[in-house]
Amino acid sequence: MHTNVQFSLLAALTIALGACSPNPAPTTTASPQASGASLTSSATGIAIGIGVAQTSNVALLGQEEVAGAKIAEQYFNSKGGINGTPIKLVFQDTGGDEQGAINAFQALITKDKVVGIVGPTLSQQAFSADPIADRAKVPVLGPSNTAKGIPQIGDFIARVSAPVSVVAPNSVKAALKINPQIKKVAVFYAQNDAFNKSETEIFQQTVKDQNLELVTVQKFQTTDTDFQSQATAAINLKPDLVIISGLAADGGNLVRQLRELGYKGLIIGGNGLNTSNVFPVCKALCDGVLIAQAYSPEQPGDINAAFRDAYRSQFKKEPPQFSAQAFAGVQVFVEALQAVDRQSKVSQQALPALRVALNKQLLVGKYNTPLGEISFTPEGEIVQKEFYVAQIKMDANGNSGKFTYLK
Ligand code: 1QQ
Repeated sequence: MHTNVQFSLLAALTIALGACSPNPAPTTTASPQASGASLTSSATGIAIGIGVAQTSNVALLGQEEVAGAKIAEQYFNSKGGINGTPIKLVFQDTGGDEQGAINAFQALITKDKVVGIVGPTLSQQAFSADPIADRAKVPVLGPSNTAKGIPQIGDFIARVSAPVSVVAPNSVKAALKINPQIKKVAVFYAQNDAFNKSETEIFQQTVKDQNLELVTVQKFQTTDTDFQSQATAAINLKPDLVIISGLAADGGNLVRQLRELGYKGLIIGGNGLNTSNVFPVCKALCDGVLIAQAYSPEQPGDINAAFRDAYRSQFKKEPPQFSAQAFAGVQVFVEALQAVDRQSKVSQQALPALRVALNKQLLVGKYNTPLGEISFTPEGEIVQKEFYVAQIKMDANGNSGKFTYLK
């Protein structure tokens, strides 16, 4: 509260000072005033867009991103924002599909005039919406887009979410550590989703690399609720490991139905099940599901300590990966904006030029985030060092649970 007030005042002061400064910026044809381009900061701050799923079944994942982004906004504004000017997050709900993401991105780019966008939630949405931002030369940071090919969408597209090729194999290795007897593996995936198709490829390759036997590959849709036929077909082949690539609602239902049909072996869930929002779906039967992680609440850095404290005091539980990744996305924009601002005041720059400068800067920085130290390849792929595997531990009542991190 206190800091917000402080920063509104600061921003107003900055602008007022700018307006009656005895040494105003020289007016050239490139100045925003002369060209009629929008100024990038207002009394409320420098606008950063958050285009994630706040409604639909994908909100089970996206709402954790909203939480992480908001914590970042407060945190960085309490530290002075962009060298004294606060940031202001602008939210546009993408819903769960491609068209929703396209609409949200267009609104952020043309109406809200953001400097950059953290979003969308799904890779499936990114393949449709990111090209729009790329053509408009607006930098995008994917907070949770892990499919193969995301940074390659364009020069303005990068991600803070490590790809499935790096993350997913860790859970298979963890399963083998828990049960070295595993031989037969059944794989399930949602065939109507780009991320799930990408993730299952990696899972299936890992199964082969580990000399395990892939006994069946079962397909479903992210909108499905009944998995009896696929689950029965798989169980009949007596797998001792099941690997699921789906989203939270369908994935949680599949876990539940596999257990109800008597499957007793280990289950690995992919990134789409990586939220405590699966707990109400599979309840006590979620217990034991293994999920690879690109974040740990125990990450030892100072910024993670601050993020974790803020999250825990608000939500009374440990922060999840999607919140940490959204925080990291906002952080990258903030720190890159700070660097740009030191060269040439952000508040005085025309928006198109600022977006280009921001994109260039963010790709060369190093960031100490709650995910650990991250940077980017020139193409916009995240370079990250620390990965983990967690296992769901449900309380006896089946209504609450947590992710316990494996050593
Ligand atoms: C992707 C994902 C999602 C499951 C995260 C929300 O990893 O779509 O790429």
